[in-house]
Amino acid sequence: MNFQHAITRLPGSNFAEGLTTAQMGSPDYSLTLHQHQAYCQALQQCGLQLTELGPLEDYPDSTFIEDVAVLLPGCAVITRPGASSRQGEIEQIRPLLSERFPRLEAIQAPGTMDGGDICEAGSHFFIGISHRTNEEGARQLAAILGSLGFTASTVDIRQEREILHLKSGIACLEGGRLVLIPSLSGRAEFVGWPRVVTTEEEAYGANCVQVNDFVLMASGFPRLQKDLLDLGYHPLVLDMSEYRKMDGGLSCLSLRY
Ligand code: CIR
Repeated sequence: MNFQHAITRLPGSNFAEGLTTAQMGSPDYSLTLHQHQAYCQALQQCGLQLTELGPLEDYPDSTFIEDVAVLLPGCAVITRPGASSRQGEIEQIRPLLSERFPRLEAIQAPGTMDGGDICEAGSHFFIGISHRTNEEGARQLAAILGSLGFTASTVDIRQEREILHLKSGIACLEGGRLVLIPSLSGRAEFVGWPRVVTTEEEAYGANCVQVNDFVLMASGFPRLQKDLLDLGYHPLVLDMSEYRKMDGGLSCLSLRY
């Protein structure tokens, strides 16, 4: 959880043309940019050095940059996004990651993977099998993780109607405590893990992210915010309304390492 850098990508003017199931209306572009700026400032407040990439008009979902790579100590894994409209995004990040990481790996066909399905929990990784990440992608990532001394297990979320990616419904905070939505909290995969469970109404809040001493979380979830404060975490609250309309959240707007 100790990060020094983050990579973000500005949303393009056609951000509203990206994929979504949310039915919450169309995002307002100037508010989208404003929220992105606040997000970047929050990362800097957490002590991160930021690389802010320019918008990619060919890829309206490309601001959700977390989906194109999984960053590990000394190794970047380029994913193979499960949505065909997003697959070209990986070529736009490869040069930068090959400069920054001594080892570069890539998920190969027929494997698919979105970074939003990968949840780091200390030396263990939960890999969501979703409508974006398949078993073969998970198998390839688990092999790379194993070579670095990490363990991995899969969590099939294809029947979880409320979430697009695993990390839409789970976060791992400092100390190995999981934040879980109610439907995931009952799953055998998480038995034995300390946890905070959101209410149904606050499920979107589960997509929070620990960045050094702070937990970035979306605004509008007072109960979760209080639970985190009571447990000694330091929530940094950000308005994510426009990203939520596009099925996105806090974790997906940056790659952290
Ligand atoms: C998509 O459907 O791919 C984007 N509209 C949202 C991606 C959000 N990414 C994430 O949660 N990791």
